[in-house]
Amino acid sequence: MTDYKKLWESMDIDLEKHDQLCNLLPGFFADVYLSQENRPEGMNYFNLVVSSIHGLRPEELKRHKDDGGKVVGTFCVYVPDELIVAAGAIGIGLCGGSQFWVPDGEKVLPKNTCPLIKSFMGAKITRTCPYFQSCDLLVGETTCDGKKKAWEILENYADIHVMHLPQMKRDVDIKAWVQEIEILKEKLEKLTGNEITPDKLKDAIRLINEKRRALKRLYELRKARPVPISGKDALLVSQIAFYDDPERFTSKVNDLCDELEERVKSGEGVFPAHAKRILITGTPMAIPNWKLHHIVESSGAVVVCEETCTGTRYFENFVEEASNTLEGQFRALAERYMKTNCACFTPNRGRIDDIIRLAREYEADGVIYYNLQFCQPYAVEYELVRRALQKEGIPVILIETDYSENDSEQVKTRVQAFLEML
Ligand code: BJ8
Repeated sequence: MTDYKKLWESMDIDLEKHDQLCNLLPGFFADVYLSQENRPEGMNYFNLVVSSIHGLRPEELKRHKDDGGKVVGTFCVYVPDELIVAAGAIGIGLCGGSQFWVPDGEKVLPKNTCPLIKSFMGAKITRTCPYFQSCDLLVGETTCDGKKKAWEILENYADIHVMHLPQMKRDVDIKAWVQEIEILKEKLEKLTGNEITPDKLKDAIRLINEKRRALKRLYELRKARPVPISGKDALLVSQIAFYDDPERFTSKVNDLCDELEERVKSGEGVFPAHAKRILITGTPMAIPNWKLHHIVESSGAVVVCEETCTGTRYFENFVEEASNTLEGQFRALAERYMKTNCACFTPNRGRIDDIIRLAREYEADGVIYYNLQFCQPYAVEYELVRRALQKEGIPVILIETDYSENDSEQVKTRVQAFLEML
C-alpha cells in the first residue's frame, strides 16, 4: 500500500487525527459496499478511488499545484465548474458527508445546523481533509442561511469568494447570475493568471456536458427492470463525480454503462424484478453518506433514482454549446444553472414536477423524501411535495436524519413499514 504520509505533511494535515479518520473508512466501505453481490466489474475503478480517497486524487492535485496550477473548492451545484476548468484550475466539490467531522464543526457552529455544513466546517478546521487543504480558493454561494453564514466563519481559515445566487427565476435573476459568473471569471483569472477565452470556455463546456451525458446514461439504465446496478453503487458514482478528473471519470462511467447495457439486454439484475423501486428526493448525500441507501437496499428494495444534487440535479440539463463569445457563453451557463430546482428558491414548483416525472419514468413504487436534520428549505418544501404526490397516488414518506448511526434502527423500522405498505 502506498504511503502518502509525506504528501499529507506537505498539505499541513493533522496526521494523528487524520489517521483516526482513515481507520474508519475501509471497514465501513466493506460493510456497505463490498458486501453486495453481483456488482458490475465497472465498479472496480470507483472502489479503487474510494479505497484511496485521501491518496490518489490528492496526489494529482499536488502535482497540478507543483506545476503552478490552482485548485478551487465548491459546495453547490449552482457554481459553474466550466469556468474553473476554463481557467486551467481543478474544481473539487467539498460538501462534507462524514459524521467524523461533525463534533468539530459544532465547536464553531450551533448544534442545530445541518450536518452537511457542520461536517465541511469540521473538515476544514481540523485540517484532516486533503481536498480542503489543497484548495487555493473556496467558492461559496448564498443558498440556505446556514451556508450563507458559515462562509463568514470559514473565511477565518481559507480564502473564500461568495457568489450571490438569486432565489427566484425571473429573467432579471438570470441576468443577475450572468453578472455573478462574470465576477467569478475575473476572480479565477486573477487567481490562476490565465485568461478565460471563448475557446477555452467552449472546450470546458463540452467537457462538463460529456460528464453530464455519461451520468444521464447511467441513470437511464436504472430504469430497467430488473435494475442492473444497485442504488448504492450509482450513488457512489455520483459522489465521485464531484472530485475526480472529469475526462477520466466520464470514460469510466461510459465503460460501466457499456457493461450495464449488456446486463439489461440479457435481463441480468442486482435485485429481483419484483423488488420495490424507490425514488429518493431531497437534500444531497455527500460521500461517505450512504446511510439511507444502505437501509433501503438491505431491506430488500432498490433505489432507482435520486432527485437530489448528488443525483439528477447534478447532470440534468446541458449547457448550450453553440455560442463563440463569452457573452453568449455566460448567458448559456446562467440559463442552464438556473434550471436547477433547489428548495432555496421560491417558488420551486419545477422540483415537484421533476419528482412526479421521475417517479413515473423510473416506475417508482414509492418516494422517500430525505431531509438532512435542520435543513429548513427542504423541510418546509415537504408539505407541497406530499400534497402533489398524494394527488398523483404516489406514496411518500419523510425521513429526517443526520450522519450518525444513533437513529439507524428507528429509520430502518420506518422504512421497512413504508416498504410493506407499497
Ligand atoms: S442546489 S441542495 S447543493 S444549496 S447546506 S440547503 S442540506 S441546510 S446543500 Fe444544496 Fe446547492 Fe441547493 Fe443543491 Fe439544506 Fe444543509 Fe443548506 Fe444544503
